[in-house]
Amino acid sequence: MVERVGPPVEPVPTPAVDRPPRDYSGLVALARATLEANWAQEHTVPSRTLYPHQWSWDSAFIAIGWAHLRPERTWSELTSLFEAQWRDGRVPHIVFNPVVSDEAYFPGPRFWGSTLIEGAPARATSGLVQPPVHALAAWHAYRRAPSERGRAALGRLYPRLVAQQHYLSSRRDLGGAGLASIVHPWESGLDNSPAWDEPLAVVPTEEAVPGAYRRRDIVHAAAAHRPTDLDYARYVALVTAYRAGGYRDEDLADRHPFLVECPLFNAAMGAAESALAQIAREIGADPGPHHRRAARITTALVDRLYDPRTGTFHPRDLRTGRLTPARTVLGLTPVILPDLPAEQVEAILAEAGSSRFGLAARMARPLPSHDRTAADFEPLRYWRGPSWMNITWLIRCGLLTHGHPRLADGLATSMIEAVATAGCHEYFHPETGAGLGSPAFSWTAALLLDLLAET
Ligand code: 9WN
Repeated sequence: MVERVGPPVEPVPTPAVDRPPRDYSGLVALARATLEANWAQEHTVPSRTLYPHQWSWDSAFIAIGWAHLRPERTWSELTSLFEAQWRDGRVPHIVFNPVVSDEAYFPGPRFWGSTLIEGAPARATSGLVQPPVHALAAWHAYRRAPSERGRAALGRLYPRLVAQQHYLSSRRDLGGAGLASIVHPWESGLDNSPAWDEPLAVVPTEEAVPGAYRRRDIVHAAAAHRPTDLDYARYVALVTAYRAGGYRDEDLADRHPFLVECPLFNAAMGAAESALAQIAREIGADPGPHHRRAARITTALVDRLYDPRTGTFHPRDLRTGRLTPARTVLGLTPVILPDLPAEQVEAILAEAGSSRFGLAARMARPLPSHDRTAADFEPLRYWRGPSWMNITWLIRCGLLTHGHPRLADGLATSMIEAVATAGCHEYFHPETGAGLGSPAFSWTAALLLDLLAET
C-alpha cells in the first residue's frame, strides 16, 4: 500500500540521504546568470537564439526559479503571460515580442495571424496552448517565497487560471469524457515524441510543402537534434488547418486531422485543480469545486488513458479511438496527480523503475524522454530520448507527493549532475549526460535552482 503524505501538490521536505555534500555555489551562479541574461523586461525568453519570445509552459517553470532570486519577477512572468489570454480563456503557447523581427522564429506572428481573430489580444500570439502547469507553478513559487505582494498577485491571477481551466475542460473536451484534447503536437510540449508518430502519420502534408518556408531552429541547433523536415511539414499543415477555422474549437471532431488526449496535458489539468484549491484557500475563495474537478479529471484519466495490459498511461487518438502504442515518459507523468489511486502509482513506479526508464534512488543516468529499450529510441533527437529538466522536476514532485523521497532524490541528483557537468542546456544525452540544444536554457536554470534549494 502506498503511503500518502502531505496535502495535495505540496512537496514534502527531502530527508537527508547518504551521499557526500557537494558545493553547488558555482552552479547557482550559473543558473542565476542564465536567467538574468534571458530576462526581457517583463518575461524571460526560453533561449535568446532558438526561442526569442515568451512561451507558455516555459514561463510557468521559469516563474519558480525567479522565486529563489527575485520573487517580483515570478509575478511579472506569469502576469505578462496571462495578459495575452484570449477572451475564450485560452493561454497562447507563444506571446510574441513586438520588438523582435518576424523572421527571428518560425512560425512567427505573421504566420499565426492572431490579431485578425476576434477575441484574441492586441499583442500577437500563437493560437495553440501548452500543458496547463501554471496554477501548480504559481502555488509552488508562492510557497517558496510567500509575501503579501505574492498573495495579491495570486489573487489577481486566480480568475485567469480558472478561465484557462474552463477553456480546456469545456471547448477542448472533444472526446466528451472529461479530458482535454490537444490539436497539435506543439500543445503537448513534447513536440516530436514517438507518442505522436501514429496520429501524425495520417496528417496530410500537401498544404505545407517543405521548402515553402524557412526553418529557423536548425540555424541555431543541430538538425539531427531537432524534429525532422517531415515533422515540420505536418506541424505547419496542422496550424494551417486550425487557423483556417479561425482557431475555433467547435466541430473540430469533424474537421481536424489531429485530436489526441495526452496523459501529461490532462495530468497537468488535474494537478492544476488541486493547486487552485490551495490558492483558493489562501486568498479566501472556495476550494471545494476545485477538489471535485480534480477528482473527476483523475478518474477520467485512469478510465481513458491507463492501459492495464502495459501498466502505463498512453495518449488516446480520438480519430481511431485507440491508445497509441509507444511507451514514452508521458506515461509516467500522471504521478503528479495527488489523488491518483495506489494501483496506478504502483504501476508507474514499476514502469519508471524498469530498464526502460531506470528510476532508482541512485541513478547513473538521467531519466530519458522515451523508452531506452525501444527500437525508435534516439538519444540525440529532442523528445525522442534526451533527458529534460522540466519532466524530471514534475515527476520528482509526484514522487514526493506519493511518499517516495529516496526515488525523488535519485531522480533530482541524476539531473543536477548532468547540469553540473554540461551547463544549463535545453536537454541532455540520456546515456552520457552531454548537453544538447540551447546552451543557456531558462527552465533548466530555473528548476535547477528549485532542486538545489532542497539538496
Ligand atoms: C514549439 C520553448 C519551447 C518549449 C517546447 C519545446 C520547444 C517549440 C519549438 O520549445 O517547442 O513550441 O520551436 O520547437 O518542445 O516544450 O515550450 O522552449
